This record gives sequence, C-alpha cells and structure tokens, in this order.
Amino acid sequence: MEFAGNPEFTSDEIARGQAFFKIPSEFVKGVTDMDALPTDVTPEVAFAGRSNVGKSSLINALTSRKTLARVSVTPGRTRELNFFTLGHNAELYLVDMPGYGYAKAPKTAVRGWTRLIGDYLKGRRELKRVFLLIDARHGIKPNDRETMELMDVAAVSYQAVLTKADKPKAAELAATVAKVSEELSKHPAAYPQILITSARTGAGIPELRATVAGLSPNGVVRAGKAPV
Ligand SMILES: Nc1nc2c(ncn2[C@@H]2O[C@H](COP(=O)(O)OP(=O)(O)OP(=O)(O)O)[C@@H](O)[C@H]2O)c(=O)[nH]1
Ligand SMILES: [Mg+2]
Repeated sequence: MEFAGNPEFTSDEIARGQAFFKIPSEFVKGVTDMDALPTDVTPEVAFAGRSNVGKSSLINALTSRKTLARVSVTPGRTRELNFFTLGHNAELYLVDMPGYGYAKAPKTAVRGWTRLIGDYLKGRRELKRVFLLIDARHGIKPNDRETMELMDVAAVSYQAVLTKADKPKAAELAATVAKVSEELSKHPAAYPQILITSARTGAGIPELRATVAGLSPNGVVRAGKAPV
C-alpha cells in the first residue's frame, strides 16, 4: 500500500537505493561507551527515537533481514549503539540506537543509555544524518522535542520518519503528518520533508533506501522533491 505524502524520487534514485541495500549488511559491533566507537571514519546514519517506536524493525525492513537488529514487544530491547555495514565496501554504517523514554530496565541502566545517546548525537563527527523515528499514531512527544533541541544546538542534521503507518486510519495519519511538518518547520536542523513508513507492509521503505543511498560517500545528496 502506498501512502500519499512521501517525497518523490526518480526511478533512478529508487533503483540506486534498492541496489545499495542488496549488499548484505553485517553486524560490526555494539557500543556502550563513547570510547568504543569505530575509529575508521566511515560515515554513519543513525536511527533514533522513543523506546518501541520501531527503530530495529525499520533497520531489518531496510536490509531485508528479519533478525539483523533485535526486536521486541518490550520497550528497551536495544541497549547498545549497534553498528551495521552498508554498501559494497561497507562505505556507510547504519546505527541502531537504544530508545529513550520508558524502558523495562533498571534506572541506572536507562540513565547510562540516555547519557550515551546524548553524547553520541552531539559529538559524533561521522554522523551524516539522524533519522528521528516518530510513531504515526502518536506524533512528536516531549522527549522527542528534547532530542530535537539537542540536535538543533549541536547542528546535527535530522529527518523525521513516521513508523507503523499501517496502524492509523488515513485521516489520522494525514493529521499526524500535518502536525509533525508544522513542528519541524520551527527546528533549524530538521529536514522539512517527512518519510512515512511501515516495517510491516514495506510502505516507504524504497524511499528511505533512496534517501540513505543518497548519503553514501559516492551518492548524490538529495532528500527527494516535496510532494505537490
Ligand atoms: N504494526 C507495526 N508494528 C511495528 C512496526 N515496526 C515495529 N513494530 C512493532 O513495534 C514493536 C517494537 O519494535 P522495535 O523495532 O523493537 O522497536 P525499537 O524502537 O527498536 O525499540 P527499542 O529497541 O526498545 O528502543 C515490536 O513489537 C514490533 O513488531 C510497523 O511498521 N508496524
Ligand atoms: Mg531496538
């Protein structure tokens, strides 16, 4: 099923995205400490968002691997910054992040991830873009706003990706898109365009692949044309 509102890409850009993600992704490492981040200066794109928003599921959908990133019905599944390779020569890393907000885990552990998430988002030179995942049913929540403000201040470029777009009714989805767009327009480091995805149905996955492929070092940086 297609959703209205995704940016338009040319068929070449979509094909390039599909080809880029055909190369099998591999797990590189899980990081719990800034000192342990990869040092090979490969550019990175990270998937951030609240616990349970669907970060790991989206990475699995993008890479066509059911179990590359671990998924759970319980918030707090991902507990490390998990690095995965992308492209022929591993020219890009995908980074699956722990979620912020509620987690079924000890408070000290949650505090540790929260600090790691903040430090990573603020201070990582290799980070080319953060995909900020927002649940299509719920829209932007206060802890998303805190993360957006942190990235605005650190001048880290980010783009909103609505997840679980298979859940809301069409009118509800359109209302969330409008509200999120309006709010993004006030954030200096945010891309104005939103991607609308479902890891369950595959909707929006080709567009997200094309966007990521455009960020690879050999790619043409482009976020798609705004829908008319
Ligand atoms: N309906 C629907 N459910 C989804 C979708 N994506 C993820 N889910 C479900 O949402 C739950 C959480 O998914 P995860 O991918 O583990 O979420 P996460 O953001 O990685 O969570 P943490 O690692 O705990 O921060 C799981 O039960 C998934 O099956 C989607 O597109 N549609
Ligand atoms: Mg996860």
